[in-house]
Amino acid sequence: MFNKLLIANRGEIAIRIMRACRELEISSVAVYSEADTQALFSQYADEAYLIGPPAAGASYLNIQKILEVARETGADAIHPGYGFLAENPNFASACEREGIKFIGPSSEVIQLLGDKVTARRELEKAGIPVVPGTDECVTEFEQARTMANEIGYPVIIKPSGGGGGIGMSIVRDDDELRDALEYSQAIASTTFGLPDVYIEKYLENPRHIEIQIMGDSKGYVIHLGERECSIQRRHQKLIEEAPSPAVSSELRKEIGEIAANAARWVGYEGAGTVEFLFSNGKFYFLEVNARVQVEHPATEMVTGIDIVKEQIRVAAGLPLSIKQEEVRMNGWAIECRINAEDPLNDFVPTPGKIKDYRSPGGIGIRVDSGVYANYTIPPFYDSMVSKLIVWGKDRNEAVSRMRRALYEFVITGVKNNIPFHKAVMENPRFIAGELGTHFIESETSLMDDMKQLMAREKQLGEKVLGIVNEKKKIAAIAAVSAYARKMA
Ligand code: MV4
Repeated sequence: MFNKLLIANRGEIAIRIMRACRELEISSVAVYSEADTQALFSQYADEAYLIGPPAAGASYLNIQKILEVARETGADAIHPGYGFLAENPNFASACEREGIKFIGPSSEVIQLLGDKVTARRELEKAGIPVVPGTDECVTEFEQARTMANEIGYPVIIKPSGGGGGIGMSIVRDDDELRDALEYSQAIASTTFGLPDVYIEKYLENPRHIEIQIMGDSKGYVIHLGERECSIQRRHQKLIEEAPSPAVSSELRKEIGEIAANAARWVGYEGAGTVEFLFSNGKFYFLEVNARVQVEHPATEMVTGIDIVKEQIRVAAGLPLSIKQEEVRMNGWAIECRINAEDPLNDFVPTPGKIKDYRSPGGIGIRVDSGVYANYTIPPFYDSMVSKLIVWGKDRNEAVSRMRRALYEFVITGVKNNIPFHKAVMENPRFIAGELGTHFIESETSLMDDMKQLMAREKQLGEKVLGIVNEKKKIAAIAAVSAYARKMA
């Protein structure tokens, strides 16, 4: 096992990884930017080193600087978390050259999966159902027109270097095709450095369902079932759950085995996610995320498996601690991403100083967070401050528990999306498990429901907070918000 692990990340995921290190008795090294001197993760680590200015390019993406800290501290492994360098094949290969274990798949596998056209073609060979579409890049308009007509409109043009929705365009007929192709190619060039795009059949309101997989260094691969991540806004996931209301145990076994086969086919080591669109009872492969994901705790809650510890184990050459037959799905988990953003102003980020902060507790609650009371959220990174994950014996219990926990969660000083989550937890279609990737736009009353809920809380809060003393403030805010719900 490793002696010392460097965490090349920040915020809640850095703490999540360090917690695994503590339990495994591995010492942890944090690297942080000038904007993160007061961050919780840089305090939690056994050792912490300043690596540069706030801009990620000069700090969290600075490969040479991070490797220098690893060398000087004698770290024998690096965990990249998610985002930043997590899926950068150059970083993985630089670690490999330095003799420092990169916790994740090999640089070759990251490279292969990062190119979406190659990944599609390769995994189709492994028997994965892919969305009908092109198996090579499209460059010319005439070529695109021929292919779009073969596939049949509507189609979607996607950058090969991307993922996550950037530069995608939906095309409904030949007339729209030329501009859409140029648009996607232009965004692909500027964002991913190459103009390569491909075309797929566009599915109208699919569910986004993904399978958690784990592979060890000997080629043994298991799956940990699915998560449903259909509730997203501008390609940002907001709510995830495990399992999916749309997946039976037979279907889980079938698609889980398909995802594990895909991972085996490419020689996948570590934790990863195989993403699918699910439409009319059929799964269509989208892409593989070659990292631990933000929403991994939902799977941890229903399987009892510590995914990060397993990542570290397999990186150290040990076998996975569970066999596929031993994986059991128990109950239901839901995760809400709590972001510092203004739900009344197009969800723009609201960095700044948190005044009061109290996270919920009690049975079935997990909070992964990197913030605390009086902490100032820097403006340089993403706006997620906490993940609230609940477990229940079934979906109904998980939804009730999430509602209860959201009403206990107190964050003042910065606007945040807790009211949005409260509104979703009251939404009849959400409660019925009727989800799709266009859920938020298609639930036309959702934003008004949220506004009403916020207005009620504000009105009651003004009445009550004027008469309570400082010590009672947090309790009063929580009580007011819970009372406001009962009055609805
Ligand atoms: C699709 C799709 C429909 N059909 N692919 C968006 C994020 C990325 N992971 C994949 N995405 C999609 N891919 C096919 N073949 C629908 C989405 C999608 C979407 C696309 C454009 C604009 C908004 C969207 C919101 C959710 C999902």
